[in-house]
Amino acid sequence: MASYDEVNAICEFLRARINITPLVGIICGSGLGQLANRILQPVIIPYKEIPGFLQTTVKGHKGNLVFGTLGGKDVMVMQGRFHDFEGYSQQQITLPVRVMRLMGCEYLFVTNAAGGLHQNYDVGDIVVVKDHISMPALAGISPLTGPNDERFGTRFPALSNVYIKELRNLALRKADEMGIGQLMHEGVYMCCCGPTYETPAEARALRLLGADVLGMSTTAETTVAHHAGMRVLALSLVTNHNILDIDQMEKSDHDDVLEMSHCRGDTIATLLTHVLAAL
Ligand code: 6GU
Repeated sequence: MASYDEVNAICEFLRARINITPLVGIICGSGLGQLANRILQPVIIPYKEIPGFLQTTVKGHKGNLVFGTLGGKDVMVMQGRFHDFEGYSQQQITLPVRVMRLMGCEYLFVTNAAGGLHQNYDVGDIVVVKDHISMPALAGISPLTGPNDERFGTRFPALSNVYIKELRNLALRKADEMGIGQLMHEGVYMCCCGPTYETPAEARALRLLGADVLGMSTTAETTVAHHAGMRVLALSLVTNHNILDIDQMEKSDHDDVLEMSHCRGDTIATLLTHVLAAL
């Protein structure tokens, strides 16, 4: 895990390039980076120019930090996130969240592409995450493993109220006002690290455990944000159905995931812009 001083050094580098104090940090999921194109007076900083930052390796993830204004609020957007399956540790993939916090962000908004397990979810639906199950954390692989620096947060954080109810309600209300209420759900997101999609037997087992959607990201970032006192909103786009039946010929495929996320990317960007405007 990067030390407080190392995170601060990245912030110093960024502060020299921008003249805003971002209120909201936003992490865009697979194919959902369009939101960054709507930012006013954008300052785009490629990850590769930031000393001590990581690089994305996944198709559909660009690799820029974008600072500017969206919905009248100062924001800092990650166009492309980091995942365990790229070979990064949980500590590494959450470094940007700590950078966001020390840059001044009080909120973290996260989007992701996910497989739908709940029988009522259709491809293209949007799930407001109300709670999560982190398979890596339950297996002892937490982003908060290791020495705890109290300047970030407490040693034993409670995770009972990570996905703030007022933000969830605000997102649902704004979706209604946009006329997309029929696409919306509230559900439980489960992180399985990938890169494999789940076997049918795994998908059935995970459904029994209480997962509504499955993805390969998000829980590490939201855990670190909550630890640091940030208010979190997470949205999952259902890009495909999890395959529950071994005799089904269909299979999960990253290109299908990207196609659906491009389709809904603008809708999600509009929804988050309305939420930002109402903060
Ligand atoms: Cl089916 N599983 C996981 N773990 N992540 C996904 C997915 C499925 N579809 C999109 N992302």
